[in-house]
Amino acid sequence: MTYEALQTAADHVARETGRESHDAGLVLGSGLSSYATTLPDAIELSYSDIPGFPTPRVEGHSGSLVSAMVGGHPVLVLAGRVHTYEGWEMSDVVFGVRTAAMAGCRTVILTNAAGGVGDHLAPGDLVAITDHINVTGRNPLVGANDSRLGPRFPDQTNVYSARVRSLTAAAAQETGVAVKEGVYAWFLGPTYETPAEIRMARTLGADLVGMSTVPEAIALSHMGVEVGGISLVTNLAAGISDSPLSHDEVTETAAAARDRFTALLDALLPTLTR
Ligand code: 8IG
Repeated sequence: MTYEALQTAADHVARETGRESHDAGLVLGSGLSSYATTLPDAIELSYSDIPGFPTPRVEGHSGSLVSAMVGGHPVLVLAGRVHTYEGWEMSDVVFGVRTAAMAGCRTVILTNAAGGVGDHLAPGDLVAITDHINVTGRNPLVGANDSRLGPRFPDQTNVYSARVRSLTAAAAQETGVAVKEGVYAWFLGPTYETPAEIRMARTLGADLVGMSTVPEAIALSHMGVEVGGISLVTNLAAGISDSPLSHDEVTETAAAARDRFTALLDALLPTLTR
């Protein structure tokens, strides 16, 4: 069922954009969704018009898929995502990225806003994800495996592509936008963590904590897609600083960092398909 639903969605995207295949994908996290329509030759489809696509319930933005031409190649941008903490099924959480893979994307960059745990991180930092820790006990691959998508027991040794990381470092060099590296721990949310949970995450080796990205990275790596992850640190995680966490702090930091983030993406995207 899922496979046919994904094929239907990918066929819809090809037909409505007039672009038979897309080479790379980009998922935009909180506060970044307006980036999509700044890209050349952007064609925007509302999630609500794409068969099978879940429609975000929060953020006052119902989500859109944008097809653009970057460096002469068609690129798919998912502006807006649905989260597990909203109550969505895992199959819905990963439906968009699986559609991107079905539409031809061989490389997908996942972006997010996250809390900073590592001593080397401060609000405003951009961080290339090197690996993840799944502390939710959830996994989008639970259930019968469809071998047309990928293997039953996928290797997770290199979920975050070294090639994409070096292209990200090159884009950082070129633009003068600093990019650090770190390990991302997926917490279910919607609460932020307690200070004790953040001490746990730090002990486990996490540099970043967040509520997204990992299910998408798992589903994409299952399908053999090369994954890149970039986090924007919008707050220090609980107990790292004395101040309580607020969603306002998150949105203010995201807004202040937007120009650096988009400069980095503008430099990185054309290199993905070269
Ligand atoms: I933005 O501190 C953002 N997202 N789990 N913890 C978790 N998710 C986040 C945080 C945070 N900040």
